[in-house]
Amino acid sequence: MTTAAAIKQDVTACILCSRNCGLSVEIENNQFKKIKGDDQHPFSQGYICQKAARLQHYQQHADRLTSPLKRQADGSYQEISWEQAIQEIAEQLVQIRNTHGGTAFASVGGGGQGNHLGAAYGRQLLYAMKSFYAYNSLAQEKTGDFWVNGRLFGSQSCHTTEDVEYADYVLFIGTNPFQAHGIPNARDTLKHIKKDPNRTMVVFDPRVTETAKQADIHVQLKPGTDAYLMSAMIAIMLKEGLYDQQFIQQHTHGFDQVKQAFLAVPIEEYIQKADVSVELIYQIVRDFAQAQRACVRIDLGIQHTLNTTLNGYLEKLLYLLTGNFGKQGANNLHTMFIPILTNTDERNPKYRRTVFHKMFPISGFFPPNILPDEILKAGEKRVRAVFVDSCNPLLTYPDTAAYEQAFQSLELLVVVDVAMTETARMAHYVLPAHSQFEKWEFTGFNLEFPKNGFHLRHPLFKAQGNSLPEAEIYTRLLEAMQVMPKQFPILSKIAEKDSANTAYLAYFAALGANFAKNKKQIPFAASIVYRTLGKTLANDAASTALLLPLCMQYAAQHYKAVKQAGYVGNRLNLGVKLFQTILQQRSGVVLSQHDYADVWSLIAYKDKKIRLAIPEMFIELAQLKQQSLTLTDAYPFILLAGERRSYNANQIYRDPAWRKVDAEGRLRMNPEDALSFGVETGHALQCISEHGKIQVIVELDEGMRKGVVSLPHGYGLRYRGGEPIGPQLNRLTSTQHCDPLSKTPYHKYVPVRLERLST
Ligand SMILES: Nc1nc2c(c(=O)[nH]1)N[C@H]1C(S)=C(S)[C@@H](COP(=O)(O)OP(=O)(O)OC[C@H]3O[C@@H](n4cnc5c(=O)[nH]c(N)nc54)[C@H](O)[C@@H]3O)O[C@H]1N2
Ligand SMILES: Nc1nc2c(c(=O)[nH]1)N[C@H]1C(S)=C(S)[C@@H](COP(=O)(O)OP(=O)(O)OC[C@H]3O[C@@H](n4cnc5c(=O)[nH]c(N)nc54)[C@H](O)[C@@H]3O)O[C@H]1N2
Ligand code: SF4
Ligand SMILES: [Mo]
Repeated sequence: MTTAAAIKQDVTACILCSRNCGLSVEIENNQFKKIKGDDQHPFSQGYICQKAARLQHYQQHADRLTSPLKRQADGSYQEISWEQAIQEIAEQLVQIRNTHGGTAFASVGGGGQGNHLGAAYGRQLLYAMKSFYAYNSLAQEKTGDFWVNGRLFGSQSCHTTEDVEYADYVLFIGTNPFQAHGIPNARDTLKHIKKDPNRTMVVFDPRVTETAKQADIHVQLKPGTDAYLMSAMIAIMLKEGLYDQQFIQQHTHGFDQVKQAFLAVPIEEYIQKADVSVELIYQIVRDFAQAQRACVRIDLGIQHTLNTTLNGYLEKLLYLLTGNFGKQGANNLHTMFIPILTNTDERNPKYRRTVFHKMFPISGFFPPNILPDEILKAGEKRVRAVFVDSCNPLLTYPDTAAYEQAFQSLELLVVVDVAMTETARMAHYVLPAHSQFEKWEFTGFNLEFPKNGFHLRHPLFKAQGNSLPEAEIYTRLLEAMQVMPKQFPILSKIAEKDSANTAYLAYFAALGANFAKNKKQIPFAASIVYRTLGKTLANDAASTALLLPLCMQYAAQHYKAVKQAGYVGNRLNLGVKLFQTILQQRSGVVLSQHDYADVWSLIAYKDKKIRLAIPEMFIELAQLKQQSLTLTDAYPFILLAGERRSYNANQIYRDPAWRKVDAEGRLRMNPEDALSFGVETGHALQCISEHGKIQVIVELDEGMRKGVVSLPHGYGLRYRGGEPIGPQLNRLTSTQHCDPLSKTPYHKYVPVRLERLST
């Protein structure tokens, strides 16, 4: 007789997009049996989309890594022990650092849609290598936006959010939240706006998206013309006096310069460049400006296209000039519990530039577009060793061929991942991490205001194979590189005696004393706290110990708001209370409850005023006049390379069986365009750019503009090392085709031609 395996109920969060919705799960035989929304999650409150239910395909599949691997001379991989892997990698890193200095090392990635805990440990390797090159996916989409925030609000770590749920008038510009989410409980939120006759939703998108179908107004502009359209909208605002004079006077500097720069915008000519109705745009501007509560939500549609950084400036001016900031239903700043963004203003010479491109970091990150050149063309000072973690740049960064060539030339490439990715297949060493459901995890995507939250996820499963959590991998590496000792007997002893009741005062005093004596250890604080205080936490929660100092800092900085969220404590112990609650509340916590007026305290400028005038942006604005949008006969189509669909989720699912539809990741095109090639849905075409060529399967779509085609992001993986499944769309993109300031790629503006397959 067989006995039924015990079924365990637990909670966790989805790891597929930045919303990280709470999940309530049933586990049997160390596998997910059932996955649904967690009603107890303070933010998602039971909401999920169709992608989360398939998470067993992430947890278990044929490409999961189970042992450290070392590449052999013939290109095959041999399993090796952790001791050997750590020792050999540490020796090579030290040798490269000692011979070539800090510019020889770069880290790539460090955290995905669901995992940021490991990044706190991985970042220390940069310090151990005396390097400052943190390349990251965020720097191929959001750094233009962060740069603008730096100028407007005084720090690149000032980040904005949008109160879509409470807005009367919402502009969605270049985003498809129905599929991509990015706003709270997206589909429900969209439905509510649609049903309410007093609320208006406007979508700016060249495609008839699922979101556009729900909208009151769809502005189906030509791709790449947002800067024209938004600057015309701002010019209308200024010309018609549709701005909030009182707000501008009270909270901003630089309005007169803005006025002067935008009054030169030829309104009708610019709207016509976008190929949309002039009257409609006038109406939208008037209604937006006059709405009680209005906000703007943007995403890759303006961040992966021409004029990325300028677009970020323009969309922010739309809400700032109309006073839709610092109130309910508007755009706001928010607090950041996990400090993912830092302020690295390029005007400060302290932030070193790269050797070849002389590129500066934005928010601490360098853009993927320049890395192949920094490896191949930077001479003696080139990047020679790369650590890739939680990232698959071979498929997701621009110009796959350039990355293949650059990575092949490295002296050392190490990949830390849960799966044998395309990038891992090029590495000298591959290090297997616990999956996100086998270890403690969290993200720093708590980007809400006025109520902000945090979800610390507990391990659900026994780890597979001989993998380790990142905290352990990086700490062992630092120890082997001898940048930190293996033992801290005094600290460990004090940590054992200290407790929540003592507010860990003795421990932090001893830690401070240790750092005062050993300054060189300061950059490795995360691993030192992990090895000492971490060991005293129940349930093997050592890797979460670094949250305690973050809680103390957050509670000190936002004391009133943390108390308003219901925590009881005083200046000494409120942070400890927060930490304890975070450890206990498996469904996540509310961290802080601010008042809308607190937004002003989050501005980094001392006088708490916004600097509206950004000279670099005025120059880009003026240059729009000369920008050419004409396509050549050789490449007459615009490819939107990277659409979010119902069955793509970055590179997180590798097993193609997770998809219920769209197995091939089809190229969407207008039926009239298809007619000229004599193709129908299901037929194949070649898609050719200046940089590469891939075969695609066509899907006719009335919602596409003529001359515009679209391919999905997140395909092209070689499951079990087989042929690529779906488009490897970064074979078509280029490292040079990017924003002049932030160097973020123009993925949604790739000139291509289509050809029938030769038979
Ligand atoms: N299903 C699914 N959801 C995801 C992801 C996923 O892989 N799959 N990835 C997550 C990640 S990492 C991110 S960054 C977000 C991205 O989320 P989004 O940016 O919302 O998603 P996209 O589909 O890339 O692009 C949004 C829209 O921009 C439009 N667009 C293209 N060119 C232009 C243009 O020139 N102007 C304007 N105004 N619009 C244009 C496209 O037609 C598209 O509908 O999604 C997240 N959510
Ligand atoms: N052409 C084009 N290119 C694009 C885009 C586009 O729209 N068009 N979108 C871009 C965008 S917005 C983004 S965000 C990027 C996303 O692309 P990437 O930054 O490459 O990230 P993911 O696809 O999320 O890949 C995450 C990796 O992390 C691994 N992983 C999962 N869990 C863990 C873990 O616990 N530990 C470790 N160490 N690894 C783990 C997964 O196996 C996977 O290999 O792609 C970008 N590339
Ligand atoms: S993919 Fe995003 S919206 Fe969908 S369940 Fe996961 S976290 Fe929530
Ligand atoms: Mo992204």
